[in-house]
Amino acid sequence: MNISEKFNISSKAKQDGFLRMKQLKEDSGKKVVGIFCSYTPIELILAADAVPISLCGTSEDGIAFAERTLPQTLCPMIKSSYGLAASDSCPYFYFSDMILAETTCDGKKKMYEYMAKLKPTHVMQLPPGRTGYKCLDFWHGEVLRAKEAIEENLKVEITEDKVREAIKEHNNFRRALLDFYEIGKLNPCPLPGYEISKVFESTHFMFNEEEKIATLKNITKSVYEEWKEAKGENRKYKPRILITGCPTGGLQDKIIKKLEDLSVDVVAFESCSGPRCQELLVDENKDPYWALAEKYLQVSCSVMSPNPDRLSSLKRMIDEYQIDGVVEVILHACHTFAVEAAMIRDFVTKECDKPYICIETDYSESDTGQIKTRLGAFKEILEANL
Ligand code: BJ8
Repeated sequence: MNISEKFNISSKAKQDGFLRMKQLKEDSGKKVVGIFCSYTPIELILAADAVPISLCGTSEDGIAFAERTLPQTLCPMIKSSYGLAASDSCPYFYFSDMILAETTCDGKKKMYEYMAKLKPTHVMQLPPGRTGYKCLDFWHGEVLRAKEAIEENLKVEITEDKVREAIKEHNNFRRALLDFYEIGKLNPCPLPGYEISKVFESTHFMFNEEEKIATLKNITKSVYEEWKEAKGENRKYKPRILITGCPTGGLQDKIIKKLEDLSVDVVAFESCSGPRCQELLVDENKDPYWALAEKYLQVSCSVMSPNPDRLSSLKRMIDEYQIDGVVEVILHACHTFAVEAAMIRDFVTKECDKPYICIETDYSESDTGQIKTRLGAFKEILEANL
């Protein structure tokens, strides 16, 4: 029995959560805040006793509808997110009382202007870099403005004590998630990367922090126990892959599964689907709004310029997870990740001396065969390098 079956982690966690969210709203009157990005300070939503829900589109659904308004040549995640909302096909958008958005890439921030016509939408203005004049001061102001917007839209009061409490609670979630990701460091890795990504995804659709933490802890414990019992002999060694680039939420079957079908292990994610955004905890001893501002400004996404932390994070992960090769995944029309790709390729191949491949794709099936062929050729390179 695999981990998903054992812990009832459905491969359709998103669909399965619809009913639970409906009940949550009807039974307890919980408020729901739709979010899209790792820069969003979730603790403010938890401090308002509301539920954060990811509204990122991760399939082709909604894209055709979105293209009535948005350009075809836009990132599929942006089109899918907007199309599902605008066509009234996303129950989570329907249940959301407000949207807490952010100005990350150009496509997303302009899309929010349309989204704001559908639902109360507050957009946090993210500085384009971390090191410019008063960036942190500015972002701290945006954290305070977001707090006020949540209070106004949800008709609640967010006290400093509640924010402190939410910071502690969410730090505990981060710790549990980081411990779970450590499984990827075991060699051979006892858990396929497909399962790792499904477990991570399922936490987006658990609406209670304690439930998320308990589930992650139980899974981690169970994997280690089995691993110890089998003395690592329950899995044989396969080339170990790190995925970097855009979030892979909509590409699990198209890329992660395809890699694993080729008998390689996806063991690490240097992206918003991995530990990158969790590694730095929010300081529990500082002014909570400054602590949130400091933490979230450190997310090393390509929308930041410059973005050197992504390179140091890659190097550390390649070493710690004993990586044999890096697969970069870029969603069509994601300019920031596409521009960084040459830098990442040179860093991985020259500084880290590892094979690298870049796959640019979308959520459609049209390039599945081509991707399979390219990944097959990449595996041969990996084996030749072992
Ligand atoms: S912190 S990765 S969640 S911005 S893939 S919509 S950047 S064009 S998803 Fe992201 Fe926040 Fe960064 Fe993470 Fe734009 Fe690129 Fe599309 Fe993207």
